[in-house]
Amino acid sequence: MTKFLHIADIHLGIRRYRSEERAQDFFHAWRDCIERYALAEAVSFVLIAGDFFDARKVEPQAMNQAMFCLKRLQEANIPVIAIEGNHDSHEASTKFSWLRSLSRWGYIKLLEPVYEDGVSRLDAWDETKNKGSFIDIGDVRIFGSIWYGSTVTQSLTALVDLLRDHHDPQRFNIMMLHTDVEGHVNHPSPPLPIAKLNELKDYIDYLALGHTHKNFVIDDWAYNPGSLEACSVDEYANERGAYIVEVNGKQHTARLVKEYRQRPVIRVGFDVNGQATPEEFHEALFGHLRRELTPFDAGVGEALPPVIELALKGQLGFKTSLLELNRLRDEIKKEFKPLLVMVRNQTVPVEYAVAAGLNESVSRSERERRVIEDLISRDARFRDQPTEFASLILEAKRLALGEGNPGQITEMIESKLNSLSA
Ligand SMILES: [Mn+2]
Repeated sequence: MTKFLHIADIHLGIRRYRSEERAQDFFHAWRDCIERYALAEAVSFVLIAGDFFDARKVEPQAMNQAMFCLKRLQEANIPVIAIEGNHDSHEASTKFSWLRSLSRWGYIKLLEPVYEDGVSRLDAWDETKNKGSFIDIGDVRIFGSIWYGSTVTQSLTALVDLLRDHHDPQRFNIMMLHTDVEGHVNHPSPPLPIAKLNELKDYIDYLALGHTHKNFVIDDWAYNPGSLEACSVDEYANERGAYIVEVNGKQHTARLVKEYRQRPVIRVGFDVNGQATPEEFHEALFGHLRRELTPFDAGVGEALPPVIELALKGQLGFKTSLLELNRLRDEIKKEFKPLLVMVRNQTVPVEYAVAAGLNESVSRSERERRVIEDLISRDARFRDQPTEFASLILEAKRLALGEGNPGQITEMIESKLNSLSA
């Protein structure tokens, strides 16, 4: 039997909210996860499915944090198998990267296809050069890939062809891949379609995914643990963790574990509807917070001060600037003693009443279009054609944000205005 740990998106070196302690959280998550689930469990190897580091230019502190565990894993004879993610991929213009260096020095085994003279190939791991595209550990064969970005669908076709010749039917075959997958998307780049992903099923017994910072599983076959910690405020609500996987012949069981050190997050929502003045709002909000939250007490137990995430919702009865978000953050921090206070202002300003009526499933672009239409329909000059004028405005915006030069934009507006008045 082989047991291994599968993690992804550790993002060592990430900086957020000017908080040194929050930066340290990513190290503590990595360290505690390795101690509990790799060293204590005596796994055969650790997989890191991309984004070990938050940036390809690794800061000294982040390298120290990486080495702290890599050394201990090396002493325990637990190999670390890694692939590049979009955050720590090598630059196209150079053959050097910190992940490649760590691999050459023997601290990790970076697996990547070899690209030479316009052709991709898979090389077996070379123990003297410390490089290769796949490696055998016991009865398991592990394949690596690189960050393909928007070309992931085409690249996978070539990869499947190579796997046909290189997978080992006698072994349990693992493929590591850093990508979003259709239906589980976090990023703007196009995700990998499920049908394409499934082409790997002929040759791969366990697909070790990374990139999407939330946990998901497809068909008890493709596993994405999620990032170890929350990299942004949008990710606090996501489930995330690490997989401990046991392999028996061609069978496996995977268990999501998440009892390592993670910063606790308390999410509070508050509806601003009905508060006509900043004073009323302030009083109602703090009444609500005092019912929902207990001030953090450093003297009790081993708990960590949490991050408080406050989401303000509803339609605002006064000007947005009067919310005084900075002052609000300070007051909450003073009273409830968290590590950080994040305020998400999701209120709708008085002028944009229409957006308040749209539920959360309405996309951002659709929301934008409806707000613009609503504003246009209040203007006597344009109110007969709100849809047409909204498209014109959005088209002008699209050009302005993209390649369009002022001349082109003016021309487009003139020609549309002509056709609208015709
Ligand atoms: Mn990532």
